Amino acid sequence: MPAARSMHRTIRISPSLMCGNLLCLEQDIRVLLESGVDLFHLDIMDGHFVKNFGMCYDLIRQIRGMTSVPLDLHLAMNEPEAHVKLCRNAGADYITFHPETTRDYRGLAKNIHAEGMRVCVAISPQLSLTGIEGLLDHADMMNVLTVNPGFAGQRLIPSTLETLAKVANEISRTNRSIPLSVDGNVSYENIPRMIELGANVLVLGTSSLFRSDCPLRQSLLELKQFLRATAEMREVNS
Ligand code: S6P
Ligand code: MG
Repeated sequence: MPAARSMHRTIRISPSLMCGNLLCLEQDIRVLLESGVDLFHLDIMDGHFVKNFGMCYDLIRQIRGMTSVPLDLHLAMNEPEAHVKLCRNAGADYITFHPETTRDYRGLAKNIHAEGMRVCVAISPQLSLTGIEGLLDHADMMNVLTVNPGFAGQRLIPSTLETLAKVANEISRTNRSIPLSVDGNVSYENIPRMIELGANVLVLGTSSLFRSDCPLRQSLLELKQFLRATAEMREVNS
């Protein structure tokens, strides 16, 4: 599996707020903002495309009121086109959607742009990569799911690392610097390989950031130190 050559050297972190302490989410968000994060990842689910429900627009609107950090809304649902305005009204910066859930990928991407948001295309583990170049045309960010969408706390599906490498290579064939995010079991064990293969936005959930054995502030600090050490190691080995 070839490692992607051209990639952003900066790794951005995007806490998945579904994995926070939902009874004290405001407190968690304040800690994350004080310590510094690059995006927030918010899962919205419909109970059909995936058998779960995530966060709701009213909650997201309140989060929007707390911060100007970009909000990435991951629509794990059918008919995402019906939610574009809801996302905009909730204060989204990015809409991440699954291309298999829409009949008109281009129309949806255009609509998201027309509403002033950015397009992120999510690649599920089972999605065929045929025609992936076409998806890149309108994408402002790509997202590779390394678990099946729906639930936190799953194990990485190994074949998704090949997908990650393929998407990274397709991105490098364009003349655009499209960020590549990775979502699912982004753990200390998996992060170095994910970065090596081209991921530069890490969606952080229960596998690394939101831990029961460590306060959130400390956990974020440790992760940042780990990312710095990983970057230094890459410099030495390149
Ligand atoms: C999965 C969802 C994700 C999770 C995240 C959880 O359906 O799209 O954003 O919140 O993957 O992270 P972890 O570390 O528990 O797998
Ligand atoms: Mg997600």
